[in-house]
Amino acid sequence: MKKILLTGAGGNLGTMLRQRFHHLPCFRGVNLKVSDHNEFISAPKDHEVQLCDLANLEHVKNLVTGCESIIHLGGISEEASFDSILESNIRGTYNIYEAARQQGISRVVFASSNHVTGYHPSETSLNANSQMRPDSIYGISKGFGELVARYYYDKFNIESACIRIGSCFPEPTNRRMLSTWLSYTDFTSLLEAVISTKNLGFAIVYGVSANQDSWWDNCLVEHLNWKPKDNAAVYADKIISASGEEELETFQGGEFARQGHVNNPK
Ligand code: NAI
Ligand code: 15L
Repeated sequence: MKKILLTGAGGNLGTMLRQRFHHLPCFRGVNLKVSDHNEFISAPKDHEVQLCDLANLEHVKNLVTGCESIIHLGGISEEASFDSILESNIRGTYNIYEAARQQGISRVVFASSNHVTGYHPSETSLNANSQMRPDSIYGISKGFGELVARYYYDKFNIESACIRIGSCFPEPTNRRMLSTWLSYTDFTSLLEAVISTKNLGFAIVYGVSANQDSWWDNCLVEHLNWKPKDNAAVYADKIISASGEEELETFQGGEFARQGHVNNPK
């Protein structure tokens, strides 16, 4: 039976995905192996659990054995010290690809981030070919992950979807998220699309719902046939009544671009 590995399974998106996984048509009959470095609760009993620090290549090789593809969500999901990002995101993502190569795994979905391009001005339209302009050490680590994915595709034919996730939360809660929001339903339909498509190749996809004010265009990955359905504009009135008319962020990365460098905060 087909087996998929989910890293970062104890985190926000991993928890959401574990709950929905077996209800998604594309994953019926597929085994899910779930992993994180921290203990996490309430894995359904039909999920195989294996704790693993992504920074340890030998452990990651053992973790991926027998899996057909990997949904790689594990890592630090915000700005942090270079040393911690080096271990969890940079070494961790390299280890996932190197282990995939050594164990013959042919497809990886990498949770990249909009912060790879966070220093582009707001309202600038971007697509998969737009220049990387990371807004943080965190954003740099996601750019590194995308390059690792590109390398392992060109050299070893390991297919990848690098999903530049916008803001994936139950609902948008501020003005920026009217552009960047990715609903849980659209995120899971995107995962189904990139796991089930016959020819994935190497794809960079902006993980964003069908928001009226989106800055991101997935015109270069139309072959994936992913059609997001939700629109953050539905929440606009609620956001305005909660926090008033907010000013537009100067840069797409919002707070990540505004904050000082991690070793030299403003
Ligand atoms: P999260 O922080 O809730 O979950 C990440 C998980 O990775 C945590 O459970 C953590 O324990 C685990 N992890 C960290 N370092 C690890 C290591 N060395 N070994 C094993 N596991 C490790 O983040 P969330 O929101 O669930 O996001 C999942 C992924 O999607 C992250 O990679 C994040 O960078 C990315 N992403 C999320 C966005 C969002 O809006 N939620 C936006 C853009 C990217
Ligand atoms: C991310 O990359 C973070 O993981 C998430 O917590 C949010 O900050 C998101 O970007 C965002 O840009 O809203």
